[in-house]
Amino acid sequence: MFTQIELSYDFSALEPHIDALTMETHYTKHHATYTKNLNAALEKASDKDRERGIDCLLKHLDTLPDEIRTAVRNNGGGFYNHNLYFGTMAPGAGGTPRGVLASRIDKDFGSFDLFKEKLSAASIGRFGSGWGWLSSDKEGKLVISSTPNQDNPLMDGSGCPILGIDVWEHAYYLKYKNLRPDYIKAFWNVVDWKEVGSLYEKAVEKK
Ligand code: MN3
Repeated sequence: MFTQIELSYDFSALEPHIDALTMETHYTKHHATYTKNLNAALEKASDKDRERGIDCLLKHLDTLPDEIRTAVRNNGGGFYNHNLYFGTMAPGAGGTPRGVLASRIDKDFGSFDLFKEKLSAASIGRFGSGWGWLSSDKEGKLVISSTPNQDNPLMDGSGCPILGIDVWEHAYYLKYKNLRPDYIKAFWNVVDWKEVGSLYEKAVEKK
């Protein structure tokens, strides 16, 4: 049984950047539904598949039976992506990363500002619903990408995600309406760089 990450902050804690109603709806409806549907799909899976961690399921979707593969892709992706999203935001956060992640951003993108521009552009440019990603590849190199729907970089083996920007309209429409770039600009104020840095260090250790 997969369960949603517990939030360490209130739904209203990310105001004014992300409004309380969006946070509550996103977490208690959207994320809860992906989680419920993932667990329901896995009821039809073998005991062996049910025991696999979410990373392993998403990295090896091709090994799942046809009848549950799409459900695990969409809902397992939704479960994983939102755990990452909610787990890397915090009140009074934002600013810039430090330590190993900060040096690697400078190395791979030239500067933090250039990195921000590039990830913002990838997220704004995603047509329709999807995500913008910062991931670590197998060599620890940082990679920016975007995916449609609830896909993520684990699924094509391009990297281990350490930060994801949800650009589905449900993530911003109540406050920002059609203005996705304004939401992304605000998102930078709630990124918990300490957590993202720790995810990067774990991803590098695992390689
Ligand atoms: Mn979402």
